Amino acid sequence: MRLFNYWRSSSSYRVRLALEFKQLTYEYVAVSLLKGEQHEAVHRARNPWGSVPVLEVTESGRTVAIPQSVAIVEYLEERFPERPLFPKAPAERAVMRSMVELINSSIQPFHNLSTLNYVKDVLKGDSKAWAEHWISRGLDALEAQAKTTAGRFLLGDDFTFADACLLPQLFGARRFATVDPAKLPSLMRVEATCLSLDFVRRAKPEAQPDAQPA
Ligand SMILES: N[C@@H](CCC(=O)N[C@@H](CS)C(=O)NCC(=O)O)C(=O)O
Repeated sequence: MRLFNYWRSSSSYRVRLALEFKQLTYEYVAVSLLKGEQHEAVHRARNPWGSVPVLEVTESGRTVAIPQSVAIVEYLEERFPERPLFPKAPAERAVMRSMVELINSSIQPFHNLSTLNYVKDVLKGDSKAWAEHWISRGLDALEAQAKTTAGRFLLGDDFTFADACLLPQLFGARRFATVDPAKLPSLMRVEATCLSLDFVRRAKPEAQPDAQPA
């Protein structure tokens, strides 16, 4: 498997967490968002939307490119069900998916690079205020949900895909907004637990081959 990704991309970080959690080996291929490599024809052929991550897999001699981190992680879960990232009980699975979607659809797209550039350069808006608003609204909602569901992790005591979305989301949020730990005690507690785990350390942005010094 080859993962086309970028060290600082939060959606890429989700997939690296899933791969590391499942103890899968993969080839790391860096696509520099800083240099605009996501828009080059060779990458658009893998993902016409022009974003990372993309996972390339070969099955029965056929190579397929899978864009979109949620689709990628669902594929990994189906193909490598050992060490599951999805809870067994249907209601818990649904709650987990709701957290994944809150992050994937209602927070991250609002602070994605091309969104912020559009708000700033085309609409002449205040992209920082825009990002702060959506990040704070989304994290507040996730904190309220986590209050009733979290144990060591967002859903009880097992690491799930929701945690693999939370860590990158907090990482991304801090790049674009002020994250007040006092308002998010459950999320902060879960994050601290996750950051102490070895497989999480391997997936972190700073640990990637294309990472740049701060
Ligand atoms: N929903 C997509 C989001 C992908 C996405 O927005 N990726 C960002 C990095 S986190 C990207 O490639 N941005 C490049 C750009 O906006 O030009 C996913 O989960 O894969």
